[in-house]
Amino acid sequence: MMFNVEFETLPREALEAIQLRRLQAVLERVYATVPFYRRKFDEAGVAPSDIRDLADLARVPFTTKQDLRDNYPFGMFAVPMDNVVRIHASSGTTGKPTVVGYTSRDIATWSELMARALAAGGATRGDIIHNAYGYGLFTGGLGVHYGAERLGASVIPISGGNTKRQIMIMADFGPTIITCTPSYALHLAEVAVEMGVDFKGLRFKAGIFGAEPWSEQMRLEIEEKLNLQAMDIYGLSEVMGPGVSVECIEAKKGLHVFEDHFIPEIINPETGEVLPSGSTGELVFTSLTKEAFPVIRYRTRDITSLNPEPCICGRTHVRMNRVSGRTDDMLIIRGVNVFPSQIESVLMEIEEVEPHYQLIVDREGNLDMLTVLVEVGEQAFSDEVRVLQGLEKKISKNIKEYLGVSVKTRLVEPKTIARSEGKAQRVIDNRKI
Ligand code: DLL
Repeated sequence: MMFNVEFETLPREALEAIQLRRLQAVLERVYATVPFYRRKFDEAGVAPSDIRDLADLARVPFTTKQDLRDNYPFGMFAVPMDNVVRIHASSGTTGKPTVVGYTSRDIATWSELMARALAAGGATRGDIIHNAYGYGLFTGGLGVHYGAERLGASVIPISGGNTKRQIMIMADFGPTIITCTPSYALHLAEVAVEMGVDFKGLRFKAGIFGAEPWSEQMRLEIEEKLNLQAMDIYGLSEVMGPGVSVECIEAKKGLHVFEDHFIPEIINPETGEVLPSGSTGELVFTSLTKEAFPVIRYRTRDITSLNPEPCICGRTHVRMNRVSGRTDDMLIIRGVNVFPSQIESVLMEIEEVEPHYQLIVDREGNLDMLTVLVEVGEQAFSDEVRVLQGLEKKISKNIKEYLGVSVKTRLVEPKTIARSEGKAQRVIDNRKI
């Protein structure tokens, strides 16, 4: 292997020694170069030199999305613009995007980590990677691209969209690995059927899917429809982009965090308290090696837990369980908390239902009402009204049983819910209009 995989199997003690050294260095660096961090640390009464072991990290203040917004666009950069060679931004559904920068060394680190991520997901230099993550300000396309080249694989920079053409290229070029969002994977599968192309006749062996939450049931659906092994990849622009953590093809159970570059913590989102190992809470990251845009205790708002158990693949890096959602996507329906991905897992258990759904939240009087729109196959949709109503009832009942929330279910015709080429929009919240 051409890259530093040995960092992935370090004994914990050696890994922590590297982390501590890198942590101390990055704290010194941001204190010296980013006025925001200097002010925050001073206010909290901590100096970089106070951090003598990894547990001391808990004394350092958090950084939030709002802090990044307040310093829009380049105020958090820790190097002069002369040294910044790339700029990306998060999609920013509301208001301004979050802007991030990279030095050429950052790009090299990111490429290396993405090469490691693709390798963990089963890619080798002999593979052809069909990269259908969007290219542009979004980090997915270029992140995978540079990683694929670093690995020495052949990358098809197809980006998202123009779906029919993608299917033709898949059939003609014979790619063996696909990278895109899980929702776009399903859309590709659907269009392939329409075009008479059978994924079983294609050469794919693995897909590395991420950028949005997806349930275990969705994994099975994708594996079946695309005839490949599906791995989860996680990341966020603020911390780097894709390749912060990834599932290994050996276990497919939780995503190894590249701990030689990032320290993950789980906190109680309400109190900010660091939670004991194994607890579920908000994921927080500190970047250890980034130059242009280091983040210190960045609150991701993503909900998960960490699993320190050894993995059969031999990597010693901690695994994060799959992200169930973000704190800001959590729906509170009559006092019950629910994530779209939890509804998804109930829906996917029902045979007649297709993996396309949308959640509509309305307020009726003082009560929040959740309506689940879900597609059924052509076959089921041609059934009598009575049969369809029975199915609607069954779905609402299952959701109530598993998640404790009362919802209305509405079955809709095949292919009526908007398909996504990137991140799917699962929730339409009419309360915010
Ligand atoms: O989505 C980076 C990425 C690109 C990851 C390609 C994986 C593959 P952002 O656009 O900044 O960056 O969005 C980051 O997306 O905080 C999560 O809420 C969500 N997210 C990303 N990956 C996953 C995943 C990219 N595997 C935000 N599971 C994050 C669940 C995910 N949520």
